[in-house]
Amino acid sequence: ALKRTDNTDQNKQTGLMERDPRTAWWTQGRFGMFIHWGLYAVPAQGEWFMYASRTPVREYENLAEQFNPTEFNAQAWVALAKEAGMRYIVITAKHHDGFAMYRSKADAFNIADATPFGRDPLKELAEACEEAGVVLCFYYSHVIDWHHPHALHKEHNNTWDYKLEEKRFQEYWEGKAKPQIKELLTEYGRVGLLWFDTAGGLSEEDSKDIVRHVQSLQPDCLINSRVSHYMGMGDFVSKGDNEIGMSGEDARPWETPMTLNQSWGYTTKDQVWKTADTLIRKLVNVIGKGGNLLLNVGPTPQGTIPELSAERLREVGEWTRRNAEAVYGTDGSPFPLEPEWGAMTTKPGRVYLHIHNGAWTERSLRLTGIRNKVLRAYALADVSQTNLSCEQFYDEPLDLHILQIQLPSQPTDQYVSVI
Ligand code: JFZ
Repeated sequence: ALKRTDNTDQNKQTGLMERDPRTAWWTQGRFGMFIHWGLYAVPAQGEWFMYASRTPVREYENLAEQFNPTEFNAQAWVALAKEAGMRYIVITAKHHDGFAMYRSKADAFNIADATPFGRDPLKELAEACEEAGVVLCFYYSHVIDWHHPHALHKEHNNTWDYKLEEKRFQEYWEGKAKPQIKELLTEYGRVGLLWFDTAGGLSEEDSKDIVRHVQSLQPDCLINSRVSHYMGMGDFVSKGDNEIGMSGEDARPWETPMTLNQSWGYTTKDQVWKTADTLIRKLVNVIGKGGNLLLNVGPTPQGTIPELSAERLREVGEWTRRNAEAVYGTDGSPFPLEPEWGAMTTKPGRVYLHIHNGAWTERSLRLTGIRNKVLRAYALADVSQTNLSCEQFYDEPLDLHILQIQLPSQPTDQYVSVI
């Protein structure tokens, strides 16, 4: 059993650390929608299409004439995010292809000025988010830009149109990146966070410059760790794609960016889709370690969220609605080790047990620090709302709240969350 050594150690192990109050809305929100939507939806081969195909800028620009997402409905997107239980939306304002998904005065290569669509979807999304109480956030590729002659990354550049030796990075930095970030932070209302991406080669000075730039415009706007490859920069850590972190490994809160299939941007290629059960287990695994899950959709060139994505999100929402108390505003498990039967989330004085239904066997009920007898008495029966005071984990008793257990007679692979 875990014995409290001293407050610091305990907090370190539980991830219950002193947090920057600016991140509270984000850590309490636990679950966000990632949206990869851009000109790359037209060829429908993912957001790296231009690089993978080495499409010349002039040819890539021609795609804009075909991009007319008339079925785009911001309210419908926000409603789906809410139905899934997502508390914030991070949408690509500009990905590596350099195409801005909003009306940008800094660069005419944008959806409002360069396509027959002629509208500003981020403006419409900002209004829909404001109305629905969902926090709007932007992804911005601040270093890679295959459209701009002077963007310079340590490895992923447009070398088929531009010569590396002729790069003047500050022309891109001062002429496009910083002005566009200013547009996003001054014309779309409150922005919860900026999700910078792939900072390879950005100097420490320029990394600090962009942080100062953001904070001068919206001091409460959070910044993710990918703003720089210098350790410790950013208000929260974005793990690698689909990578799940460990509680307490960094003083900052962290998130897992996750795809529903294998792609971020829309693709018509065959994909293996994660089931709703897998997604729920991933969500529980992440929040059980005190992390956030940023789950991605890749909208179509018509402006719709693919039906299979919407279906998965509605199924996940069914679970998050039923188990909201054990998801939102929680911290991770009080124990450093991940139980084999599932995960735990916590609130002051409470532990929520998320137990994979297949784990409901005598053997696997050995919970770190919680005696079998407590659970066995409840786990193998239908139990209505009840509060259990369990033995002392810490100096003060923790209530082990098992609010509801509905167990089929035989364990199945159907996920059951017990809160
Ligand atoms: C980047 C982008 O290149 C990609 O298109 C997508 O937007 C993704 C969310 O972010 O890809 C990365 C960047 C960094 C890591 C993994 C994928 N990483 O640090 O492991």
